[in-house]
Amino acid sequence: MARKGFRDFVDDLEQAGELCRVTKEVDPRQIPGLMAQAPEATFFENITGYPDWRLAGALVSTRKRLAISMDCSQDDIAFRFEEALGRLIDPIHVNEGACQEVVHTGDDVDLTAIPYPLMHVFDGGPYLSGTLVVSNDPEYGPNVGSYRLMYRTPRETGIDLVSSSDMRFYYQRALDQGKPLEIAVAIGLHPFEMLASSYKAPIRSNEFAIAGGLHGEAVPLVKCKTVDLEVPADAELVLEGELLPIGWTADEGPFGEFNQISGDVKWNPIFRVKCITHRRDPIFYLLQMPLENDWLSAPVTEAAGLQALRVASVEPVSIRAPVGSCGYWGLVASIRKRPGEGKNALLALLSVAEVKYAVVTDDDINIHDPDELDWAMALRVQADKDVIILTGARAKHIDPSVRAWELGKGGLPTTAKMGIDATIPEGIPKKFYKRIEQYGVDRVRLEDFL
Ligand SMILES: Cc1cc2nc3c(=O)[nH]c(=O)nc-3n(C[C@H](O)[C@H](O)[C@H](O)COP(=O)(O)O)c2cc1C
Ligand SMILES: [Mn+2]
Repeated sequence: MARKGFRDFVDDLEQAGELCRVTKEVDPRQIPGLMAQAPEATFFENITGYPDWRLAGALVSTRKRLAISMDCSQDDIAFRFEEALGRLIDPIHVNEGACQEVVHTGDDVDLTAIPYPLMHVFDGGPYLSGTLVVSNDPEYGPNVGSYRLMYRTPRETGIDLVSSSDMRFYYQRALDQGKPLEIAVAIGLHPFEMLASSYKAPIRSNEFAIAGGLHGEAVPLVKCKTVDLEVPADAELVLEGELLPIGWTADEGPFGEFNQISGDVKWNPIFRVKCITHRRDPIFYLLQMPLENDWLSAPVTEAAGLQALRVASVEPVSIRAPVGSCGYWGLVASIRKRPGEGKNALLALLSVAEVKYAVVTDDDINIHDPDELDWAMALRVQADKDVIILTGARAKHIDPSVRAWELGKGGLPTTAKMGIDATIPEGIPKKFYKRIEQYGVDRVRLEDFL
């Protein structure tokens, strides 16, 4: 299979009837409202004031469209991602990239020349939502993550570095020496690059190798023009520059967050943009918050859940991180259970990152059908025996129920976690769960009687 890029994915969505192409002229400020109304992904061909640009968004706002990007069924997404993690392919280096067909440096650098509008009612300003940010540390090597950047001036943005991450650690190390951290921000990439970049890979590992594993082919990287970093050669747009050594001092936000809530004002560093490169006919990717972020987070949480189950020697059959849990706080799995493994599975799933609720069922339950899941929870759970509650585990500050604001500056919150074992309890014969079958379905055909 030939490696697919951002444009191939847009084509695939269109082939599948999952793309709404808007040819009439739109003001950039109308785009988020139009995008929110389209059931499909959207593509804007004619943007007032931006004759060179087109814009695509809401590309993976549904699990169906994420499955199209991964060329698999919706149920297979987690397994497809897990498989790629076991088949890393290092990136290759190329001398030229379409992402550098046009280069702006010095006084030509102008973020207002890129069509990114205000997205949500309470946002502090327009922000870049669908980024892949590359950085480097002399000891730890290149790193890739996704980070939001809110507009400040034509040559400056903020960057949301509040949570702990590899890049935050790199920035802290540079800051300790009073130095800036060079970064390159690539936008307009296939979901494989986006998934790899949001995966919490161990530090020192190169996330581009995960993207390679997903593609089944190496990601071609090209050297940046003004910083000592490499970016995917086929990106639509790249911003090069540095995070100033000022620490967490600049107000940024609020943002529409991936928890589906408008966040608070945060304190963050500033990104000084030195160079902007893009394709000759660039397409801007406006990642639709929160749903695209949530659907991109789900496979990452699910693959971690699969790995945790396997380490616990429990056999997973199906897994999902519900979008209502923002692809992050919940995990539901069905397993091929041996006695006691309902509980082992819960302990494994609850060990993943900040997952705070987990449900485990037997493999006869289709966990993707909420009615099936309710049925299992109604008839297989005795709450005094089958619900596990843990206290004091690691939490994420943007979950309002952990009351992070009470901790003062820099305080790290903790959370309770809950597991529900909805497998058939040990000792209850399977025969008590024999499902009703309608009589005679295979003996008559309705159309013969109409
Ligand atoms: C669309 C999207 C936007 C994200 N924005 C941020 C962000 O602004 N700040 C942040 O800390 N993490 C953000 N994340 C999560 C990080 O990308 C993720 O934790 C990643 O593993 C960080 O990589 P690193 O630790 O290798 O630097 C985002 C994820 C996605 C999918
Ligand atoms: Mn990393």
